[in-house]
Amino acid sequence: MKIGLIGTPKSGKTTIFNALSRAQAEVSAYASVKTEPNIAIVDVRDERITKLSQMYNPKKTVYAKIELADFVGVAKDESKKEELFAPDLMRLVKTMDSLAVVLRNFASDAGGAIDPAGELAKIEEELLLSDQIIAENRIERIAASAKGGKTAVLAAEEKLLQEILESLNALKPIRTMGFTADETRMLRGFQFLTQKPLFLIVNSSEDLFKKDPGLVEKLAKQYKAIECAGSFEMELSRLTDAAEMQAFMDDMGIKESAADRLTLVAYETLGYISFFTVGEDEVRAWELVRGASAVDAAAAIHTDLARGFIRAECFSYDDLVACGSEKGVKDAGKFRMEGKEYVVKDGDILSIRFNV
Ligand SMILES: Nc1nc2c(ncn2[C@@H]2O[C@H](COP(=O)(O)OP(=O)(O)OP(=O)(O)O)[C@@H](O)[C@H]2O)c(=O)[nH]1
Ligand SMILES: [Mg+2]
Repeated sequence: MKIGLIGTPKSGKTTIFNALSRAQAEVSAYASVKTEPNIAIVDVRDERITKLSQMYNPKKTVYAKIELADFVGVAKDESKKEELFAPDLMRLVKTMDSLAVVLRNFASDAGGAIDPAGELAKIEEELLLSDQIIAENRIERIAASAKGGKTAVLAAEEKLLQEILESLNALKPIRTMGFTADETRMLRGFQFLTQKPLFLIVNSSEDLFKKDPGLVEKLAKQYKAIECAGSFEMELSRLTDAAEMQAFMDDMGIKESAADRLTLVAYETLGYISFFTVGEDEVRAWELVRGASAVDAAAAIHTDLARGFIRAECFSYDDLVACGSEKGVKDAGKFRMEGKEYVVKDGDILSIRFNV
């Protein structure tokens, strides 16, 4: 899963990025010269995988991964409205599965009032505008290319884009519209920004952290939101001593690191669940869209497994922990055989039987 950190300039995106990835990208109070994003691959530290790894003692333990991209701030340039991000940056933002908007809730050296809600409104406007331009351009191109009459496919696309444009003009993000399977397919190539799931990271200074619960609550009416103290979390992520880390966290009254909380929100926002595969060779977490079937899970592992799918042998992580062993699960009658249509649940441990 790819998450893009976006926000107004100097909202602390790189600070959050460093906190999440333990990277050491440069943060600065001054205008960046750098334009390419920072990229990091971060393990989803699911404690269930840690526990499974202790039980099975495999050669390899593989956590699910999140790819984080830290983009430079969206600076509104009135003179050339169509350039929210530089074009090459834009291409990358569009490939993200989800956008995390970092909102500044600390006094900035660069000045400017603290106004997270205002920043969010600004970013939403930018995203809407970007999609409007894409839709308008495509509609124009369809009109130009179809002077002699439109094919049914082009006509359908044009109609859909007109509806989208209407929604955008009414300041409604595309993700709030409902689409048929055909329409979804038609839209895939556009990679509209307001169609992407979005969540908020309120980046607070240490003294403002958790001081205004109403703020996050208000923002979270629209989107899922977490509050974190970016600079503090960045320092925390650099500690290597577990006891020291715990003392730091106790001090701030946080139970989980920003990375843990962000992962959770990202999974919820995207509607993802995890299933696991276990064995002597490997214990591994896989991500899956909520509602997906056993054969989808098989496909996530390998196309051969989906093609030759016979059945899924299945038990839940919770049952395994409760029963103490796979044998215990079987004795308790909690070991199941599931077919292609079975809807996989979060925490399922699967073994796919297949034949190709
Ligand atoms: N007090 C406080 N300062 C912060 C926090 N997060 C970032 N800063 C400061 O804000 C400034 C900008 O931080 P960056 O992380 O570089 O912000 P950015 O959003 O990546 O900036 P651009 O990429 O240039 O848009 C730096 O001086 C940081 O030290 C925070 O949580 N608290
Ligand atoms: Mg930055």
